[in-house]
Amino acid sequence: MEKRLGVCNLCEAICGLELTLEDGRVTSVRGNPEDPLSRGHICPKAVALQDVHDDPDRLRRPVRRTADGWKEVDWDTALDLVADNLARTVREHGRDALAVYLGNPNVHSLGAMTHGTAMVRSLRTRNTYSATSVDQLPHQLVAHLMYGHQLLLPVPDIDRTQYFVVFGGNPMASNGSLMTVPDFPRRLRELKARGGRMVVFDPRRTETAKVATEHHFVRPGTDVVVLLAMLHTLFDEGLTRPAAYVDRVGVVEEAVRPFTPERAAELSGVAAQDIRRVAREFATSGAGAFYGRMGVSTQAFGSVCQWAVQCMNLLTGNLDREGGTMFTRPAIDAVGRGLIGRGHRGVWHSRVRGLPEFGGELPVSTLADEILTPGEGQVRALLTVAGNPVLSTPDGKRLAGAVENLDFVAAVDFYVNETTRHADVILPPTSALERDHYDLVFHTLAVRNTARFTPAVLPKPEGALEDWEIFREIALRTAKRVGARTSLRKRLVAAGRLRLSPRRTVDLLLRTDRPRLSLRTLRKHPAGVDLGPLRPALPDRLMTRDKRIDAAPHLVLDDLSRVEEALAAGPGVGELRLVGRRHQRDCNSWMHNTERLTRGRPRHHLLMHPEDLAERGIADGTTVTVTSRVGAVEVEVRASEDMMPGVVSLPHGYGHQRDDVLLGNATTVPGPSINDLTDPGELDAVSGNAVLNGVPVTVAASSRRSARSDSARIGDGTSATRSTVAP
Ligand SMILES: Nc1nc2c(c(=O)[nH]1)N[C@H]1C(S)=C(S)[C@@H](COP(=O)(O)OP(=O)(O)OC[C@H]3O[C@@H](n4cnc5c(=O)[nH]c(N)nc54)[C@H](O)[C@@H]3O)O[C@H]1N2
Ligand SMILES: Nc1nc2c(c(=O)[nH]1)N[C@H]1C(S)=C(S)[C@@H](COP(=O)(O)OP(=O)(O)OC[C@H]3O[C@@H](n4cnc5c(=O)[nH]c(N)nc54)[C@H](O)[C@@H]3O)O[C@H]1N2
Ligand code: SF4
Ligand SMILES: [Mo]
Repeated sequence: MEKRLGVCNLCEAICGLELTLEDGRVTSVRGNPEDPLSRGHICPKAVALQDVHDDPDRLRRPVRRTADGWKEVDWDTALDLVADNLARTVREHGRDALAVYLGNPNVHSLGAMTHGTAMVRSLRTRNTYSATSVDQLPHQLVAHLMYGHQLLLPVPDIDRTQYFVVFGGNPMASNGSLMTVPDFPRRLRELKARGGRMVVFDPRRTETAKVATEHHFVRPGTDVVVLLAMLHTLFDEGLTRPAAYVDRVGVVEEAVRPFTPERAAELSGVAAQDIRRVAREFATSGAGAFYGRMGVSTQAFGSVCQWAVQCMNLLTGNLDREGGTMFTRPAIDAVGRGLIGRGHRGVWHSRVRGLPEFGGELPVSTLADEILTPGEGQVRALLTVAGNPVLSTPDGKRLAGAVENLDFVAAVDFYVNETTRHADVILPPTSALERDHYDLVFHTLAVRNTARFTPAVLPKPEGALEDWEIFREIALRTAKRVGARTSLRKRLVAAGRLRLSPRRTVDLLLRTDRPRLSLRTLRKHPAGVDLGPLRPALPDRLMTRDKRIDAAPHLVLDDLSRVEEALAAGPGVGELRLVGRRHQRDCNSWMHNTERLTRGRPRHHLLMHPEDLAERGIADGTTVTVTSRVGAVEVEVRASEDMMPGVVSLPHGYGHQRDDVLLGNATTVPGPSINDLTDPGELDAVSGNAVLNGVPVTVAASSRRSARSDSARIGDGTSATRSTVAP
């Protein structure tokens, strides 16, 4: 028996682990109490890391799709096949005929951060997409406009705040997002114990709402007027005290004047006196952190909402104050050193809908348009890396049809999922336990400055490739086939970088940053090094040219006319609004192949208020049809007093039942895909982010007999449904 320290890369909390190995197998996973950030915390998902590692369905060798199903091929053949086809697409149809989609786990892998982006850059296509545009794009755009860098995002200083306002986030289930906060439950208990308050605005009484000091229902997609009315209140009651480096506060004052709490109340359902009181209490708390996440990002006014959230902190003096929202200073300052670009917008536009790029990426809601619309620059080939856009982006069904008809599809992934099943070749990297980790992203978003290097827990199996090696090979082999367009010097530098291992890269970066750590130092402190609480850093830390903050970016303020239109249109009658949800034991669209996480009561139901059910004569537990502009799904409904009347909720990441059994055990997990209902035509107008929340739907009793899934267990764990991948 042997103990090893590891790290969980499944969500943004980046918990430190203590693993037990027996005969080279992981037999137990516990939280590491010595970890200065996670302090021993883990959630049930960490234990499932070993399930993924041991999963017979996890691909260990490249596979190729043939008329007789999947066939394993050797690495050299597989990589050549990918490079040949990518290069052929580029030669015959131009660079933009190749599209790339990067999924969420990329930001959780060191190799993807050091080598994946370089690989994508080397392909030089404008058709680059990622999960960013179904997630945090408005945050990045607003940070770019106000602070000068897309990832210079202030983080709630949760360990010292006295007044924490949460709009559209559920950290009790998600463990925090754009706020790396392992052990949120304990930190919240500590907050309450020191007399602090947490106020939650959410159309569902979520796990977080239930432990809040106060929760308000807000009609989906209408937060914008509540936030603007809170800003209105700050000016109205003389509660603003912006720092000296903040410009154009007067413009904000003018802009928010029409948005009174009374008008906001009518549209949003939040009482005017509560809007005023929360704004006032927050402004006078002395240490307040105002935070908005998925619910106010993936909706029609995502950018205005995220701007308003920043303004609440900025105008009350809570930005850059202990207990407010603060910037991190990680040991590798990927933001300050420009390892990640500042961001740019509208340098090019998408071909079909004319949508602006941001930071080199186009909104993924338009990927299917680019594949399906003929003409010069039409997408003919796709490379996905650690993603599943068929389940995770709007109108996934249409995207699946589009992907199926491409000339060539390749995927870097270790599962056959609803998207990679359309691939011609799948290249599987090693599992997370078999690779080194240093978190280049989430230390930048953490509630405390720490640094930690975690060597691979298990040795890399013979003949396997790590993700960075796959990226290196795709980049070098494709470039060779396409032929050189850049200078020899540039090519040599790029190739040199691709050949430097992530571990060496981290060491170099650590040595050349402050406080001059090194890999050696970090290896002497495997649990992690504590660099202390967040510290005030403005205006120095700003990356705007003049080291000042423009409180009123034109791009965002121009969208206020659309908010006026929404106010004029009123709440709309008869329609239900669909929102998403996350469960502690889910992980976006994957991890449904592990029995440990999927057993027990199913959790895919449509949640609906009993009054809404009664109004439609629908019985609790029956199967209903949910219909939106783009599609319809059937699902069992569950009555829930936790829903705001007029709002229904479905989790995302489901929809595994297909007409084949490629997906192993996951295919027995019931539940439709919410993204067969979400509408790619609806975007946050400013950023191009997808609208995943507040989708208008109707719900009607289904003609089909009710499925009795409540009593059925999800996934039987037998091998009968195992994947058909053949050697
Ligand atoms: N309606 C609705 N839609 C949503 C959301 C929502 O709230 N509502 N949430 C959105 C959000 S926030 C996100 S981030 C996206 C996520 O959506 P995506 O990023 O498109 O998909 P994931 O479900 O994260 O799929 C991850 C895939 O990566 C693979 N994978 C895991 N680890 C690795 C690895 O180390 N290397 C490689 N190469 N592959 C790996 C898994 O096998 C899996 O196939 O979904 C979005 N979609
Ligand atoms: N267990 C688990 N943890 C995860 C993930 C997972 O899949 N499972 N995914 C990870 C990822 S990729 C991300 S991005 C984060 C996301 O982290 P969070 O943003 O904390 O998670 P969500 O559950 O999406 O929370 C969104 C909340 O917004 C509410 N909401 C919906 N519409 C509106 C609205 O119009 N206004 C308001 N005010 N609220 C609204 C929803 O009811 C929901 O409670 O979680 C990460 N952590
Ligand atoms: S909260 Fe859970 S899933 Fe997230 S890093 Fe920690 S153990 Fe992993
Ligand atoms: Mo996400």
